[in-house]
Amino acid sequence: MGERSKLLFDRATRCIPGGVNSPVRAGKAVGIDPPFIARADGALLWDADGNEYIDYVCSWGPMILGHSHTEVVQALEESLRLGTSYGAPTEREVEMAETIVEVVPSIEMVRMVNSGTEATMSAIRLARGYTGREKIVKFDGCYHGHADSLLVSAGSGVATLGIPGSPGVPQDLARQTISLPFNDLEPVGKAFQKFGPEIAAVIVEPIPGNMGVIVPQQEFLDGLSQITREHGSLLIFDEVITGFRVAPGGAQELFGIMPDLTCLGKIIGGGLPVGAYGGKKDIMSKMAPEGDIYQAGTLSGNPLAMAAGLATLRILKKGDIYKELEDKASMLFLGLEEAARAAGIPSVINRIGSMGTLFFRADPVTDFETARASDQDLFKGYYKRMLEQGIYLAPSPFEATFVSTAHTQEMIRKTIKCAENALQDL
Ligand code: KE4
Repeated sequence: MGERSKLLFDRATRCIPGGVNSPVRAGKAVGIDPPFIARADGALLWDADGNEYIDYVCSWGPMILGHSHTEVVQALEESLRLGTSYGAPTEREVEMAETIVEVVPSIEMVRMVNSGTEATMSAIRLARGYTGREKIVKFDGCYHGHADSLLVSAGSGVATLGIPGSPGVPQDLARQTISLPFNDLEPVGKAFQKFGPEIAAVIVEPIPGNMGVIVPQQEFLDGLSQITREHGSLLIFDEVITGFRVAPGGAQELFGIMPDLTCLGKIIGGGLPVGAYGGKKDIMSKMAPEGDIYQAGTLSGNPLAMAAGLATLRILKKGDIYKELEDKASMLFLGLEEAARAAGIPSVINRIGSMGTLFFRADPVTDFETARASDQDLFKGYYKRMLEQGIYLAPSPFEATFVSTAHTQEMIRKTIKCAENALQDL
């Protein structure tokens, strides 16, 4: 790591826990001190020491059009001059809501919030209020943000840091959350046999990105839809990553499933803080002030976030960039797979569209158990050698690699070459 980043990290650790505002950024799992990023443009980042990187984190998903996209910057510049926050309804919020309702198949009504955590936390409260039930079913390795009820057997940073759950979550609350293996309907059936009338909702990342990317079995998702319907529970799709990522209408468009509620975030804010939850009108209308289930937010629907989000969604909803993303991501991951094979390193690729993960494991990775069985030490060595060559990956084997429209074929070829170097060296 360069001198400026090192100095900044030393300062940061004195006044910010772990020196970061989100744990996974600290790079603990891969044994590095994080480079401090100074600027970004397109698919590139530069750190405080001027080192250039090709960015496959994409701010953990939002930057599907790359950094500083012309139309996003222009929309923000125009919006800035009109004020930054009013705390009052605006036309842009209506346009954002109409866009989400138009594009996401199951959403008839939607509420904007300021993060994915707020979106899932609110959806859980709504499901509990709507059904009058308290239990929640989630899946091992899925991460839905850090709301108390959802920090049980979670993925992403919780898995990265090997935190069993989290101190501070009341046991009485944690007991209301049942966490089961992903891609396996049998335990779900048993849970509903035992607790059916108590289960408010099943929440799932339809294509998990927080244990690395896992490809869902169609019958698993179909089964969740059927069993929740049979038992009067709600099905919540957490599409904070997959919304507008794998298709304009997200995973529910790809897999033809109509969840009762959907959580969104990341991409819909175009890089500004945003989240959203939406679904059927008869459910959403239970939210205050129309109904009596409460959720609120000072900066919800913030004009700048709406401007950046709308500029992004206007491009995405046309749908013509997904073929380009598919081709670029396919080129990248086929190259990474070939590089691992040439180095004699067992690997498996899980990818849907422009989100994917290279696991160092010979056998398929279909759930959290098999994801955790991948070679994390090998990942650590791979990660460091890629970073040294200017390839910026998520510092955890339990995250997704994202491709944006700003990644060029030349950048992808360079990335594959760097992977060949890194893997030969391991
Ligand atoms: P935020 O509260 O971080 O905006 O969103 C929480 C969330 C909810 N649902 C899913 C499927 C998510 O992936 C996330 C957040 N993702 C992580 C990384 N995969 C954010 C990165 C971080 O925690 O620093």
